[in-house]
Amino acid sequence: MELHYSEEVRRAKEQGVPLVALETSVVAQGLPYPDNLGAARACEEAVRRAGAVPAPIAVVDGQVFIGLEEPQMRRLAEGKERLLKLASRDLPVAIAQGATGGTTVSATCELAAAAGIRVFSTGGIGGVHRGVAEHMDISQDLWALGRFPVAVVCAGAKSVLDLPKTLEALETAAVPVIGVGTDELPSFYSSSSGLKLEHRVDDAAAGARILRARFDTLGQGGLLFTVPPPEETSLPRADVELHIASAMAEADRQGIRGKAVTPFLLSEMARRTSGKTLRANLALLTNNARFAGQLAVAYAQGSR
Ligand code: PSU
Ligand code: MN
Repeated sequence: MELHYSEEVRRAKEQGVPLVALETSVVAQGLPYPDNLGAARACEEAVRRAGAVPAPIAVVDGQVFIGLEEPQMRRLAEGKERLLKLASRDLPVAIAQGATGGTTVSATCELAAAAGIRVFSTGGIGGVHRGVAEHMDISQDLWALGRFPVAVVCAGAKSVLDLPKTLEALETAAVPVIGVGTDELPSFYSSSSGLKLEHRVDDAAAGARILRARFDTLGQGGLLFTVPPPEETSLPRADVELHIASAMAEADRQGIRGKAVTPFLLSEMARRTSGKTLRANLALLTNNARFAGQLAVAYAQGSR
């Protein structure tokens, strides 16, 4: 695969500095401008402070970029042109047609793996949507996690999903789910979900040992680290539930379906909580990027 690198990523590869992939659908579709640009910069900074180098991934004019220069990130954030939401299955069409778009968790896992990057930070993964028996909406993020050897750091699955079914689907995809300093699956805006996790680590070094076993010893696919969102901005689960129910009803009324559902619900939730979910989203993104940076550094140290 022909990959294009930013200057910073190219240098990091030369010098053997560990990389952390970042998704860009959160920039192009998930967050409003200019918060999206601020969030992207804050995540990149958090990765650097941990001693790794950030590699935001996107398709720009039909070319795959591992690491984006400032004007490219700005294009994705400003949204003055048509920007696609690129999951794995959209990549061939986007490349063939010279399109530009942000990559979701599935596409970012795929492209990170192609670039040899083993750690990737995001906000929340996609999963099994509520009402799945009616519409069969299950994110290809789950498929990608099972397939590509990348450790995905997140704050759990998006709270708008059916979390128990998402956990079951992760089991079916043979994806380990590991709580970071917690025994419970976080639910994105809240640190609790009521769902117990089987596995836990308390620091990046312990996480890195699992990466070595999964990638280097066993040669298996991806895995998920779930980090509770920062206390200061997290929201009570019951409040979030109320807003989700009404946001979902609104999506239904407006006939929103498929890949438009997630961006719609995220912006509805922000509107209904006068920005509280937005603040929580920004804080957890940076928090995840920090842990991902530490994980990449710990993994690189052990592999040397
Ligand atoms: N969670 C967020 N913001 C986002 C997403 C998830 O808080 O923007 C994006 C991620 O890129 C994820 C995608 O991979 O939504 C899942 O979309 P879908 O449900 O259509 O598979
Ligand atoms: Mn979907």
